[in-house]
Amino acid sequence: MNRIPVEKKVLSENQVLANALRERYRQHGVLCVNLISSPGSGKTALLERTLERMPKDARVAVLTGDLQTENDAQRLAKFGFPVKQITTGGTCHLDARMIERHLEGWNLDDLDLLIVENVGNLVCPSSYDLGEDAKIVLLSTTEGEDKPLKYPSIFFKSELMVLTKTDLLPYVPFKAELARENARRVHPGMEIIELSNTTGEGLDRWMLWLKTRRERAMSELAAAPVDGHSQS
Ligand SMILES: Nc1nc2c(ncn2[C@@H]2O[C@H](COP(=O)(O)OP(=O)(O)OP(=O)(O)O)[C@@H](O)[C@H]2O)c(=O)[nH]1
Ligand SMILES: [Mg+2]
Repeated sequence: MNRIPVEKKVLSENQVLANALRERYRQHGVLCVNLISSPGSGKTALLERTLERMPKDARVAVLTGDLQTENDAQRLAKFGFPVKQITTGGTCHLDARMIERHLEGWNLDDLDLLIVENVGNLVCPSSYDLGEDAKIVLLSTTEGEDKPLKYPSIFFKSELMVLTKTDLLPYVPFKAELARENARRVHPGMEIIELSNTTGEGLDRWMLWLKTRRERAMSELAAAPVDGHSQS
């Protein structure tokens, strides 16, 4: 029996939209990062700590995805930056169409940084390009050091691994060294930041990473400008 390549068609449709989003981000000078992890690794907690550290006039916005509930958007709205919830209604990942729809009403010229929190899942989100500049995978100290080996795709595709919940290291049988080793077996040279959303330890490095990553994107853009790009 012949296989019908349905998956390929769906993915390539997503790819067209993702490429268009990437082009829009470039034109408006926006850095977009896509946070991916298992449910509960601390994506929203990291965003809470990030937004509270941002200057009040920071040009940052968040799209946060979940199967159900507006909980994460409600947690993030209090920091005063634009935040929208994307409720997928059962779909285990965000796709480029969802991002495009939820950007409606936002002027990208007002933004420097768009952070997308994907649906909690280490598998499905790895296959969907959202037009982001970088995927970032979170791994928490309660999940086990073997996750990079079990779910290699997302660790391979992510530019950065954020190891969260380091405050729990004294209480859980998690070997951070082994987790780092496993991540770099899948993705040699992968950047890794370790932090605790609870104590705040390591957050300065994360904030610096975001700043440096945007500066890098803007200098790459300056070297290969696109029509209509405003360097704001
Ligand atoms: N001890 C400790 N707890 C944390 C840390 N980060 C997050 N948590 C807790 O872990 C739980 C889940 O955190 P969330 O930020 O909701 O996780 P999430 O990845 O956004 O979860 P989903 O959106 O459901 O996928 C919450 O109870 C947080 O308070 C951390 O660094 N240390
Ligand atoms: Mg969340």
